Amino acid sequence: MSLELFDLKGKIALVTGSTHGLGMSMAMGLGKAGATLVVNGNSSQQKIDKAIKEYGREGIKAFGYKFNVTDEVQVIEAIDKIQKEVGPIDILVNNAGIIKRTPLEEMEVADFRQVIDIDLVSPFIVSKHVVKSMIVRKQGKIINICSMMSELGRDSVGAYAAAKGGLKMLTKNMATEWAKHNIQTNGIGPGYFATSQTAPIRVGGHPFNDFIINRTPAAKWGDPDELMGAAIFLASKASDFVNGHILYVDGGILATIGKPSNE
Ligand code: GCO
Ligand code: CA
Repeated sequence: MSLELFDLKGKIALVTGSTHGLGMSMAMGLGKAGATLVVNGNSSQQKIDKAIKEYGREGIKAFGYKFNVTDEVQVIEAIDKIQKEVGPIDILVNNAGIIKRTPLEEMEVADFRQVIDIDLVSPFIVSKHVVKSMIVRKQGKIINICSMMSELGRDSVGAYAAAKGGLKMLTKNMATEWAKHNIQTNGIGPGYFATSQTAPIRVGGHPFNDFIINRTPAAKWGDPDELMGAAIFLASKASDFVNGHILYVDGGILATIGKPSNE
């Protein structure tokens, strides 16, 4: 009975960057809770088709749309098509993002701008165009995928931290402007998860692997499936009075200063 609060049957969810990684895990969660998925990627149609099959194997209805989230013209065209072909978007997850690991003093300005463009400007562009029909329909859920780097710095990820810190505040501003239309905007801040994005700093005996296990009270990397619950909560009726909140799913990292590595 109380599970009805989390039921997403009849809802349409657009998850950007949902062909792999955390985007795919969160989309799987929404799909398993009953939502129809709109899968997005920008690298190849083949990757999208492969993802659609993976969702299908889980019994999830999914439609694929290839577009570049940083290109406003493409975004407008895609959203228009999605709303005509699949239906009005009830849930938007702004997940597409990149990271570049370069010390700030060595980073090219163009690379810095690209990270800001994909990780911060694109959630604005996609939301701007999805929210219009949410405002008319007086309902909607927007979830921005933030990061530990929305709160903390780390060597070599300055552009990413600037973007994710900005995305946290963009989330609060979206909530400020759109809550009156019964649209809930919130963020999810994943801690350190075992994905392809973290593979370069996690596998092959990289010292960062031990560091993260030591730094995380739960003493492990997150399993991508452990993000599903947060996504379902923030996409469902269960969170209808939750606005501008960043839900960190981090095994306790932000709760603690950490401990010496020999303990
Ligand atoms: C890094 C990581 C980030 C984190 C994540 C933490 O280099 O610090 O790879 O991508 O995994 O964003 O929330
Ligand atoms: Ca899995």
